[in-house]
Amino acid sequence: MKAVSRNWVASVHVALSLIGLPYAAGTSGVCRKNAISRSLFSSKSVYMSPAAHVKARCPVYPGSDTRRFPVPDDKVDWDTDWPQYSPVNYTAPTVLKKPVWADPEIGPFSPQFNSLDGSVDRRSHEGSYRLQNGKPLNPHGRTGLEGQGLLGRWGPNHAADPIVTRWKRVSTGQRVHHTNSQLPVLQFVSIKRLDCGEWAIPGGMVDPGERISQTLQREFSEEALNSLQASPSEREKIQKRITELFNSAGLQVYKGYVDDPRNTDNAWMETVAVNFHDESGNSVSELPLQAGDDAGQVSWIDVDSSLALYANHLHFLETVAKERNAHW
Ligand code: RP5
Repeated sequence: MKAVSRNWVASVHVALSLIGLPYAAGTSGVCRKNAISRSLFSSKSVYMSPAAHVKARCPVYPGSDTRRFPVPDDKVDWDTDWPQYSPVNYTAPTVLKKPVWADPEIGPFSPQFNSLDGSVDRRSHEGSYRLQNGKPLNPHGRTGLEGQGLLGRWGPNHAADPIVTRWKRVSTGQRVHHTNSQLPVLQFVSIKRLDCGEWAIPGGMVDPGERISQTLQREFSEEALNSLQASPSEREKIQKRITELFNSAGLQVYKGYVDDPRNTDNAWMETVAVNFHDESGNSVSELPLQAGDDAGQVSWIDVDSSLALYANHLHFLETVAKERNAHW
């Protein structure tokens, strides 16, 4: 298993450098703007600047031809008067079909915002949010589009992001240090999202009533190890390793708003990102990665500031690298 795993890792690196993913050419793009501005919740948790609301204003709404009303930086804040603001109304056909995971139209339906509404948590990690005409207002400001978009919930849509890391090692086991920073290189498990083709942390939505710790482990198992497809004996082996790792003390690196391209004026993503680190390299590092339903590919990727990742996931990784004194 060990030899197979190491060879497999080596071939992934060759393949990645050949296809050039997910590294950005010379810049990490908008995510670089998501500077860590202040501590929140604990010394291990950080909050991005409220101005970091860039992907949530992407010109064309994901999965559609709908164009957002353009919102310049100085008009993001709801408190800035802007009578000309005329956001496009869009709720995706998948959401309009009323699947179990989605809220219906506001009107006859009036959920308990800013509270635990039955098993649906409508509280924001960032405190109380405002309502306008019975609809919640995005706490990070205007996005140029109102409605639910692709998101199931009006208001916060809660996710959890498991950041599984290990040290990059040569075949003899020594850690690899980066030639520029001289610091050891971390690797994290990344998936290539099927919806947009971007590389991302294998996170997912918190089911109603589910604990964040359960979501973290479930999403990682489903998306990066494809445990849903495994035979019962394989699944048992995978679950044992995963449970050990996820029962270890995780490092919470972020809790709050996600600069997700699916966000709207009335619906937005929030997450809790937790780092689980395989220090010795003999826990999940040895499990064969296999992409699950929502992932086109899955891979161990070197942690580096030049990565181009979905939403503001790069920002979470920066915190992990700095906390673990790794190359960035
Ligand atoms: C992001 O969307 C979160 O950070 C998380 O990674 C992901 C959850 O949405 P799905 O992957 O379930 O679509 O905002």
